[in-house]
Amino acid sequence: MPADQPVERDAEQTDTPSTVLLTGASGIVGTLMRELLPPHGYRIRSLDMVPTPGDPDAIVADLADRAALREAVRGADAILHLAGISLESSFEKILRANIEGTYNLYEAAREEGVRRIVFASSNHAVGLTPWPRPGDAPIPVDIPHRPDTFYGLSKCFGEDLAQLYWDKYGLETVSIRIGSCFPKITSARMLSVWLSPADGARLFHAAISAPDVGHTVVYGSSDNTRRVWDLAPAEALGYVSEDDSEVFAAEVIAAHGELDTGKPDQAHLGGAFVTDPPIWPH
Ligand code: 15L
Repeated sequence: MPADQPVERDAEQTDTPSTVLLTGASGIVGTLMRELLPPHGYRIRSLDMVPTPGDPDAIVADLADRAALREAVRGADAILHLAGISLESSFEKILRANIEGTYNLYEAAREEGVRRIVFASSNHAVGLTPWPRPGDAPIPVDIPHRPDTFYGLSKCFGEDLAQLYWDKYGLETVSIRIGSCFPKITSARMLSVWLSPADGARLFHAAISAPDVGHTVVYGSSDNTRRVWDLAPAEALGYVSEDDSEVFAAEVIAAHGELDTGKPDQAHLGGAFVTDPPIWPH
């Protein structure tokens, strides 16, 4: 949608913020959200370190560039922060892109008075939590951080940074521990932690538009028959999942087999991220 066209909004969405700065706009989830969020009533301002295909107005900037970030966040009603390295990498690269980059973005948002950030945290912040046994209750959000990688550690940092900026500066955040937000399911683990792209947009919309969130941490998955996480905190924001991975279960299990928690790359929430080195693809 061209940036200068008025956005059509649902009747009940008149209070939703109109301009959302989307960092990581060219990534997998960013690309999906550029298409799926505008129907929820948002005007997307894209930012990425590489040009965003199909969006000539997209801002090309590195998260290390504080001046560019200040300009990018100016006037935004909310920020959806997806940018950064999304898999395990060297500590030095994670430090620069995810830790310093997220800090730079929060500083820019604070300086420019942006009210809310939706932070793409990850299940890998708690990835070394053992996979629940059959019959166990869904895993709550208030379990201790157990990062499975430097990547997961950067997500723990982001959640704590969000808490600091809420407590100290009143900058709100919803930290979403996203599962696997991909169009296609490629493992038995994903049947549990899948966040369909359409549910992803519903969850981001709820996180952007819910009133008075302070700093709220939620899990991000669809309401999968095999889900392992408590979705109540996300639902309290107004999220209603409409998808369930079970429709793909027979096909996925025929191709990849059932989950085997006796295997090191399937024994924990973080799947193959927990092995050293991680086993790809997972
Ligand atoms: C993540 O946090 C990654 O960014 C994504 O690429 C997936 O690997 C996902 O977790 C997952 O756990 O499946």
